[in-house]
Amino acid sequence: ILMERALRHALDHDELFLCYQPQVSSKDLAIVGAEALLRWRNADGHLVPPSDFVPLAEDTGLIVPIGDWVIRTACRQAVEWEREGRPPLKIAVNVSPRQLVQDGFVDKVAGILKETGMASGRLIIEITEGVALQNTKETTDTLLRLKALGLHISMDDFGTGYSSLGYLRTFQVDSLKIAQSFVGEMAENEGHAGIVKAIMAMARSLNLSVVVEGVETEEQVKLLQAIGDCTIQGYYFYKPLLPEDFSALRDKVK
Ligand code: G
Ligand code: G
Ligand code: MN
Ligand code: NA
Repeated sequence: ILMERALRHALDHDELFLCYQPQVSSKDLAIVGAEALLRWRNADGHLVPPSDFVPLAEDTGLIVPIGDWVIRTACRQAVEWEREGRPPLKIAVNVSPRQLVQDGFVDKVAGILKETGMASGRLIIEITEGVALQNTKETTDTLLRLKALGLHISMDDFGTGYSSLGYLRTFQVDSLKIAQSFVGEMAENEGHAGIVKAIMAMARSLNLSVVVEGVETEEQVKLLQAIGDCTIQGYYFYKPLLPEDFSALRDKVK
């Protein structure tokens, strides 16, 4: 209860902010997008990791207003960067199952796009395989309507959850983010490289793009480049950055 009140307070008092982790093309390592990641600096100045508060926000339903804030803030930021003259990027936001099944979610997103001037084709909704577990009909309907608006759908942490491959088609997913665990051991373990290869081959034949996250070593980058084209996100290139650091970086590497 205490934590819930603190989180509600955080939302109302600007204690939440977003970091943006750059994503690069495997071909030329140019920045092509970013994932928006939620952060909470509480009243004590303490940085609370999302793993400590996102589950609570999901359980209490606070993820709905927090999630709205995330989408609006990320869209505003993307448009601001563009107005400052930087080439447009794709921005991915994480969306919880609970957000997808709220009444009026699609209209809300449409309103945020309109209000901020964000192009729908540059907004990526990251869902997890967990969305497949409940409310399949409602979720499918919502995802198809989001796609009709022009948004892209990405399946996060692919390969670790319970989803069947059929959901990739039912949900009309556009891209897969390969779970970090497969990438981490890729260089040491043949089997894990095999999984990454297999997911990339499957994605190619289904016409899906692939994001590989958790890339931490040059060896992993080389292995990925040998397997095929993908988008890479990981500490080897960039950590999640504050907006001002992200701008400075882009102005430097441009
Ligand atoms: O940076 P990292 O520690 O940021 O994120 C940890 C977890 O928190 C990840 O699983 C990520 O999906 C989740 N997360 C980060 N930002 C958001 C957000 O805005 N909404 C939701 N629902 N989850 C988020
Ligand atoms: O679960 P999701 O993919 O939404 O969250 C991404 C999480 O992965 C964030 O917590 C982000 O900070 C973290 N992350 C991004 N790149 C790396 C990396 O190279 N190594 C590790 N260990 N974590 C990473
Ligand atoms: Mn994610
Ligand atoms: Na992920």
